[in-house]
Amino acid sequence: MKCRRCKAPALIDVRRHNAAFCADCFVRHCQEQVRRAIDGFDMIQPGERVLIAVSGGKDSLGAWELLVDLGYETDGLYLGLGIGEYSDSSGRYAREFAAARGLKLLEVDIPGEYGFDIQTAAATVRRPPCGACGLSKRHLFNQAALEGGYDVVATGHNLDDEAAVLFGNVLRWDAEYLGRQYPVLPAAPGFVRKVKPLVRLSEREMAAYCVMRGIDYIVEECPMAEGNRHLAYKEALNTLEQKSPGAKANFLFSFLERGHERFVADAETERGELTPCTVCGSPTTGEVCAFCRMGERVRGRDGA
Ligand code: Q46
Ligand code: ZN
Repeated sequence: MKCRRCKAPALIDVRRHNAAFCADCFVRHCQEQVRRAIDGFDMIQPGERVLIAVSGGKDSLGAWELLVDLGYETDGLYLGLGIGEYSDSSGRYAREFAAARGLKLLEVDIPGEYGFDIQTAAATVRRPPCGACGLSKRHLFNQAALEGGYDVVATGHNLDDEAAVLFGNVLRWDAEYLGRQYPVLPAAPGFVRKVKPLVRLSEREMAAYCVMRGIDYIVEECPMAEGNRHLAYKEALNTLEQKSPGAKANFLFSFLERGHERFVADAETERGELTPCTVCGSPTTGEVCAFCRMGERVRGRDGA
């Protein structure tokens, strides 16, 4: 197996591109895929300040490295979720990555600053942990970006993640979510733009990129992820991909090119009128935003 570009012995093959690469050319391939995603979807303009959400895993640390490689001014934000040993060690990976490269890492510790952890919050509001976690992440990343004057929040969602989310949305024909599923969510009053620069790279490519760039990342998955539907969707798509390389990318990108637009109106009609949350000022459809309501209920439950 030879590298497609330089004909040196190849280290990795990427079946959906029908190509193999040596280490250097593979790193360049990853950079090109991110460049294509950023330019193709108008994710980031030159000179904009980017805040990347980092979890200590391969995708977010790899995405940070790729954005810096491509010349974007990018700081990281790590959220402490209070998920026991997993949170302790993921935080260490994020800090070590930033320190070794002289990059700026902001941190928000949810238990320390808001008085609850994700599991307790989820149990109190009777939501799955990932629901309470996703709500907290969306809220706190946006808030940190607004406070820090960042133009855009980037996340490490890769091709596999996006295809799995699409699969779930299609299984339910959830028109509102399908209308919002796009690698760029534009800015709106009180919301910064959100982008997914890894949308053209698979999970396997990100793991290989990290190995080739010597990025040390937390390999264990969050313990809360176990058994969730998202993983089952990924497995189903992997089975298809195995039989038909490129199926996953085709599923996602055909939707983005030809299907997404048909659902945009459904996403807009669901939105409703937004006013500032009376506690934190974030735009919300109610009086108090969902994040603040969740915090109040958890602290109330503890008798605080
Ligand atoms: S961190 Fe949070 Fe994930 Fe853990 S609780 Fe679920 S959403 S699985 S990316
Ligand atoms: Zn609020």
